[in-house]
Amino acid sequence: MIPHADDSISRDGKTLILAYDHGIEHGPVDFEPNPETADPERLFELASHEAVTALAVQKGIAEAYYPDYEDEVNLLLKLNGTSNLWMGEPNSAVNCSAEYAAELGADAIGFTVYGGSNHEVEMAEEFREAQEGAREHDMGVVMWSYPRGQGLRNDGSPDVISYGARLGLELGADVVKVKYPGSPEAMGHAVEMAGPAKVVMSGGTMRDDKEFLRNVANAIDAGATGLAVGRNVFQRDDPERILDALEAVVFQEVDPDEALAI
Ligand code: FBP
Repeated sequence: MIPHADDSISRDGKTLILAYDHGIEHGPVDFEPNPETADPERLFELASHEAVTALAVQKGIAEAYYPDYEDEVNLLLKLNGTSNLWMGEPNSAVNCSAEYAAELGADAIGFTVYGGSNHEVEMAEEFREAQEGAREHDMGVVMWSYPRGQGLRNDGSPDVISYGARLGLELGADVVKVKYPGSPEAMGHAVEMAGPAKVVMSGGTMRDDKEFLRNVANAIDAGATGLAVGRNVFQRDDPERILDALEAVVFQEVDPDEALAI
């Protein structure tokens, strides 16, 4: 078996990816709850928090800011992305090569695959090129595995999420990022289907502190290695406070209620 290449974006076997590709995926509206987060510099500061094991950004942000943070932040470079202005069947433009990611100093690459989309075939082929390029440069491979498209009636169902986790294993991801399927049992099944690939939970839209941390703790109890989170950190008034709590829940397995009291 090829050894996992994701150690550089994990700590003690756990992963907390701070996702910051929202500027392309959703647009400036995601920065409105906390306007200072429109400035990528603020996210690089947050990614310097001890809880964060990697920051996921697109090429343009890496080029402009990463040189100043390469000692403090592990770079997870997203190689594809699509804006919300696109209205077609789910697809994602490849905007960076694995070779260029390595040149920019990336520790890992990130790639979205929309299984079930009418574009699944070309996305899987594009993923192949990215995955093999990452292997050549010893970079980890994180798949945003989000089955969706007109053929899928419920893209949040446990079966679909387990299928997404399995796609990550089959296509050669080290880490598969899936939406939380709603229960620890369903998450456990997704983890089982991913085999040796590690599963991280996607953060999703803003939830209250307790509910969010409880989902994270449940996912970890079910075998997930951590999470990849954007809005549930940077849209809060005090992102450092939730990162402190995540440090306790993810790395020290502290109960969520206690973590909030720390
Ligand atoms: P959140 O934690 O904010 O949900 O971010 C995770 C993420 O995968 C981002 O990397 C990405 O921008 C976004 O969700 C895409 O979400 P969707 O495609 O469901 O709108």
